[in-house]
Amino acid sequence: RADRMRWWHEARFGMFIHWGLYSVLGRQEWVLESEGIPIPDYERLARHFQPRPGCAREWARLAKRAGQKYMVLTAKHHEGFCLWDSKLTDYNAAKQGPRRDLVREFVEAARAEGLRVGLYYSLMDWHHPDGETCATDPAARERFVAYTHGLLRELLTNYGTIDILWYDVTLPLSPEQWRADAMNAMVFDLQPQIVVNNRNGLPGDFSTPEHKVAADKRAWETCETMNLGWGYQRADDEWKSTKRIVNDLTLCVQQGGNYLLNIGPDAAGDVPAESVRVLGEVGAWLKTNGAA
Ligand code: FUL
Repeated sequence: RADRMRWWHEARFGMFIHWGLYSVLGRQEWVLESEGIPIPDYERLARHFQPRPGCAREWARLAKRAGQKYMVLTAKHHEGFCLWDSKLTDYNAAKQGPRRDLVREFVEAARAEGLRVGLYYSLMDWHHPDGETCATDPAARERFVAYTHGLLRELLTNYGTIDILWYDVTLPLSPEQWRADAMNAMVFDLQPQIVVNNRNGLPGDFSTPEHKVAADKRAWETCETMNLGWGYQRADDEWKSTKRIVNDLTLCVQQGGNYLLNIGPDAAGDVPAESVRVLGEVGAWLKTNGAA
């Protein structure tokens, strides 16, 4: 187990990428829920989700330049849209919108730059018809839990070695109802070397303080945004300075943690200019200080 975590501890600095249909609107990744957008209207966003070919390569080069050692992509966020070619739902990027397997592109891009590959997966799902009713309807729960395990199986079967699984949000079910033990058992069966976080209701390999540097007795990773939102947010100008980010990264490293810093590319896959600038400066700082 300690061995499995070694690269992760040494890596220290990673890139988080929040990207999905919400990136089309540019009003944050919770927009479906927070603005109460009807599902059929939200589904139509897929037509406008048309990333430039090669954008994942640019993110990977950016991460490399910034001194980051791994990348974690939102394969499925709360909106339920799958960025990969799933057999279990047509609500995916290979069947709608770009008609490309964006998880494959991401995985290949990260590997091309020698970076470790992480996938974020939200258990909570606002789109799936059973995603909410599963809380009260046992038949819906049975279907939805099978669907969830099935999607994870696809992600961990079809894309070679996946280094990190980054679960998120267990609502509306308990760990027992998710069959979280069996879930992790399957995950480790498919990917014996993988590192998993603690957001499927089980302790996993590391804890995930959000928006704060909070040292833990166990392995931990702070995740942080460069402006306010995780998903692309057009009007969000609250950018953190390079100094602030270098400072947080340093604090994490000093206290034995990792730092997962987010970008929110737009629907074309373009990374906000300010993120590109600051990440470049962070990378330059790390070089100057002999840390990269
Ligand atoms: C939270 C989510 O609700 C946010 O949208 C974001 O993905 C953050 C990293 O985790 O739980």
